[in-house]
Amino acid sequence: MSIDWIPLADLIAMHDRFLVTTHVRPDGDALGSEVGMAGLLRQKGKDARVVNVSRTPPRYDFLDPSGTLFEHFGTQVHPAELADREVAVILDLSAWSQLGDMAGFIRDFPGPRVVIDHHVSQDDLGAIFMKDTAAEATGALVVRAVRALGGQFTHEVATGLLTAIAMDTGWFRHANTRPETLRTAADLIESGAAIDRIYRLLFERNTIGRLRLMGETLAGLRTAADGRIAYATVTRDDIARTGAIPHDTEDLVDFTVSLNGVSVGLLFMEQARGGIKLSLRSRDGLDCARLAGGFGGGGHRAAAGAILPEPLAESVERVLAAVHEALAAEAPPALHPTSTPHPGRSTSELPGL
Ligand SMILES: [Mn+2]
Repeated sequence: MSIDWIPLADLIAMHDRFLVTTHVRPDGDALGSEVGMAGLLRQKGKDARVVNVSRTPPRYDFLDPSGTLFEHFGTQVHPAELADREVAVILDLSAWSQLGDMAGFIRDFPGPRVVIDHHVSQDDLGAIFMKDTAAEATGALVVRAVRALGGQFTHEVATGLLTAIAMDTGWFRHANTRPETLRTAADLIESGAAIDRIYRLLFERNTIGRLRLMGETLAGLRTAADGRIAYATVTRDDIARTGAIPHDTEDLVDFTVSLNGVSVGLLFMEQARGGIKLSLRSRDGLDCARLAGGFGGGGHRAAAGAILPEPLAESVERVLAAVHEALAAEAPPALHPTSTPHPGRSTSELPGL
């Protein structure tokens, strides 16, 4: 799906002060895409501020080495301070719920809004959509924007965009990794992105708290539906007891579908604000976005999420019943399901959910 970048070029030509933002609980694609977009705008002589509804997880601090790029909405930046912003560029989301406490601000934003995204779920955000749901990452779309608008892949921009693409493709191992993905990555590495250093910063800075939480969560892994469902839970007490932080649950759900024979993996996480965050992953075609949609969430076919209002035990019961039903309704699985990955599969669940 090709995107017409002329509307973005026009907005850049006509305006000076840009706001760049992304979804709650930002991931590597969200933050790396912001680095790329802010870099492009600044190269064009624009005043770009990157203001997010969530704080930057410590894991991604290397994307903002000076600590001046990512600003936190609400604590560091009062909405009134953004009154001079002329254009809002919204990255890696297409649903109001993904803007969290910034949704009201964006709803009332008087200037043009641009959404650059690859998620299937879509609200009418009153925006110009620059969207390709076949894209492996929003970062890959920002790469196209930089090329289309004649920007430079500086060391900083290349680092952000390689991080974005690498994270949303599961480090180039999921089915959304295409030849073009690797060509783009090669270009970014040639531009100075140090793939080994990025990997080390992302994956080899675990805290003892996160590793203990992983251990406890996996020790509690359970299966259902003759081994086709694997699920685990993380309570607020688990996080406190192990010395982890809520963000340490990131990627834990991927272990559930790593169990041989599992079609659907589920992770239930008690939220500090109340409610349960559910992450879903599927490995042989069951539609996670549809399942999550039944709980008010959304995402991709192979990876999705939702927030459930009831306590943990009830959430588990309700979701397991729905997944059982979905498995019963589908055709029997292929004999070798792992050899037939679903096209367009991505591990980037509906971000923040
Ligand atoms: Mn993404």
